[in-house]
Amino acid sequence: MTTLTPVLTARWDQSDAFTLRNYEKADGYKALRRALQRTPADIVQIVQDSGLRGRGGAGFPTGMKWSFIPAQDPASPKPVYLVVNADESEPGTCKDIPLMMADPHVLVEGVIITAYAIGAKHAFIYVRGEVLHVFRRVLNAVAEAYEAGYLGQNILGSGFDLDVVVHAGAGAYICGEETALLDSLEGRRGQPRLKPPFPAVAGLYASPTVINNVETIASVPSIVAGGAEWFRGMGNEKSPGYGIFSLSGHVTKPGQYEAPLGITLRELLDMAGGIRAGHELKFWTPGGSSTPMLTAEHIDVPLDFEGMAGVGSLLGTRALQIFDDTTCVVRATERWIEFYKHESCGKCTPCREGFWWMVQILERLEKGDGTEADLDKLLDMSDNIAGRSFCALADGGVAPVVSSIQHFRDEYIAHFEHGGCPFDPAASTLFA
Ligand code: L3W
Repeated sequence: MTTLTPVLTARWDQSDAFTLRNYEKADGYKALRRALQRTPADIVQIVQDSGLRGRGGAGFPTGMKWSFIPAQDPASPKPVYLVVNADESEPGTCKDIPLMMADPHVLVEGVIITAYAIGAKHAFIYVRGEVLHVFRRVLNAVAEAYEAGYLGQNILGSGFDLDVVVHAGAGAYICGEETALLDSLEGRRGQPRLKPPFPAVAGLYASPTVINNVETIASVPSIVAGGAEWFRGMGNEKSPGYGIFSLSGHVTKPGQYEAPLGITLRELLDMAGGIRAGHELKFWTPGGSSTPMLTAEHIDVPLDFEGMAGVGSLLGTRALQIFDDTTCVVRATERWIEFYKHESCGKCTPCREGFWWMVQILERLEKGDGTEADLDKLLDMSDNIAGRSFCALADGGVAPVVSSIQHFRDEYIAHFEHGGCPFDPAASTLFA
């Protein structure tokens, strides 16, 4: 039985954990002191040895990403930037916002250590625009860190200088895509750039840039303090460490459960009081709506990068959205595709036009006016959207369509055989 491993969430139930005074009382900024006594290359090595993989969805090895920053010509060095992707907006994803509210200094400490490791003198925290309270909380933590000498010139007498800018987005999902985020940060309309070049080579203002998710950066102080072996002692060889699993939907005790990667949904549901009383698990997303949905059959598959890939899904952001037997999967899929249609930035035709058309088809299927040919059309459209756009929004957006037809084709058919939705929307309480 896997148990919880509260590291990032350890102080979330303390009402004033967010203040610098309380963070320092809990050994906050000790990892920074330790890091500043090592060389930047040592810190990159520790993170590489830990096996930490990006917590924003894709799981790219963090230390490897940092090591891609090209060595600078001392005669004409380019600035190196660190950008934190705090634009959390994937449907179901709700871990970075509580982390920044409860314990913003662990993020700030992670930013300083990371900037030191990669040689950045400027870092940016790009916060989702709608969450003004989070923006204020992080701004306040940065101001406290400046006042205490953790930011600014000659940090703790080390000779290392760092300035941090906290920037609020304007409420576009696409700005969570790393290159659209960079465009937005530069003051332009946020739209994805073609990769390569990757940001590590040409990112913010065409300079080498590391972009990492909030949870990734917030994990760095504990790795520096605890060591790579400690981190590797959790999870498994290819997916080491712990992560925040966010359970929402038809679950008795929704919330954040921090646990080693590789825990299963069954174990998480045991801790969360199970599916709401009187009902059964029908379908779930492992990491937000962009990750192919799974069913009760997958309840014992390890929630790690390999386990999820093995069943045709993705670990994503560990946003476990749980749906019981009262939920219409066609309605849920339609709602998700409406989201992708609305949030498509419009740059790539397959994504801009494709999701619009998909909503039309899903609406008629849900009303019971569709035909079996519509299902094949949706699959054909998915084939022509995924992999044919600049960014992962398109690939993620087709995930609910393809996976719902794969697992619940009969339910789609029941809609047009029944001449309407066979579910009572009020019974589900979700997607009503
Ligand atoms: C240098 C190379 N860097 C890859 C870097 C790349 C990026 C990272 C991962 O999408 C996924 C997406 C969502 N040299 C490199 C390299 N990199 N090769 O590694 O890159 P990539 O392209 O695999 O993923 P991505 O475009 O960053 C992220 C999925 O996560 N997702 C999460 C959504 C989360 C939110 C949120 O609210 N936080 O939106 C859920 O599934 O769909 O597949 O840094 O530069 N050769």
